[in-house]
Amino acid sequence: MISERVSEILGWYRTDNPGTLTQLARLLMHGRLAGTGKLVMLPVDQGFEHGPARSFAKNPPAYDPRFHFELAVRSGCNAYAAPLGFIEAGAAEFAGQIPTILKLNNSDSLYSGTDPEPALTGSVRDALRLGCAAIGFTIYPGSAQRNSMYEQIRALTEEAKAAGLAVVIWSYPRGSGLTKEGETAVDVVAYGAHIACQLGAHIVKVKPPTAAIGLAAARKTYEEQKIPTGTLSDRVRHVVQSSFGGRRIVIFSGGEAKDSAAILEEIKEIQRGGGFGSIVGRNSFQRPMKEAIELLNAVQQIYAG
Ligand code: FBP
Repeated sequence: MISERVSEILGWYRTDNPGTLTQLARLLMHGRLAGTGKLVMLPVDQGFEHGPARSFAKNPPAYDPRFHFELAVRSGCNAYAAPLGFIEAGAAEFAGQIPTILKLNNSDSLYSGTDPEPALTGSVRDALRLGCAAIGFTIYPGSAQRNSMYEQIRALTEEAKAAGLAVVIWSYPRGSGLTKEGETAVDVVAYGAHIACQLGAHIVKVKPPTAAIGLAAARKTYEEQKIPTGTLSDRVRHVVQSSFGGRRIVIFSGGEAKDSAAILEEIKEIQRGGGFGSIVGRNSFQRPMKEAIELLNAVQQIYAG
């Protein structure tokens, strides 16, 4: 049986077909946070995005794709997200043990232009073949190439929803339209989250926003309307509000490796601000299995309230 909270959340997506609603319920009803309406996911696309040594040398067992499936299962995550190769490497062995999200586009760090333009690296058919609950896709609002990403995800969303899958969008403002500081500015993160919702995402993933304002045109509104942005929880609240008044699931990423106390402090603020959860990549899989499980369990404990 699904919980009242999950039933309420599914009500926000009433236009979707029963297949997609079932996959959303599957994500929300799995793991230690099942039924709470909160999600903690393990994302492991850093090997592609940052390279294998930067991603896995700190904890060599993590070079093996099965490490990540096992970590997601044993820690009680809601889902595991990765590109095609990693999902293929464990989908059969771990079938039925953890909902998976197939990342359908990726960028690598071997080319370092200002305007990211990820390649399509998987398909909706792959996601269905591998038993995934959802497709995942990164958009870079602020990149000169953003429109082709928006058009790609528009087509993939149509296909995924018709096939009864859920859609998760990683919205990472970045590129020549923005300064470095602007990428995580509160107005820009809120705008990026809103764009992802407009593109049809069921679940949106953003970085925790800073108090900076990135767009000069937005500053006046933030000041005149006295939009609270002083604390991380204020800013998370604003990002959630910008995502259809809180009627879309918005989760926040972990970022570069830091100590457990700093991570948990940040998660408490996200929870206070009404965030729906976290995806914790490097901060979990760069630790030995036991420590990684302990950290993810501590994160889940905060969201469990
Ligand atoms: P950057 O592009 O900012 O380096 O971040 C990308 C990424 O590492 C993704 O690969 C990943 O899905 C997400 O951030 C969250 O992972 P992490 O918790 O390791 O930051």
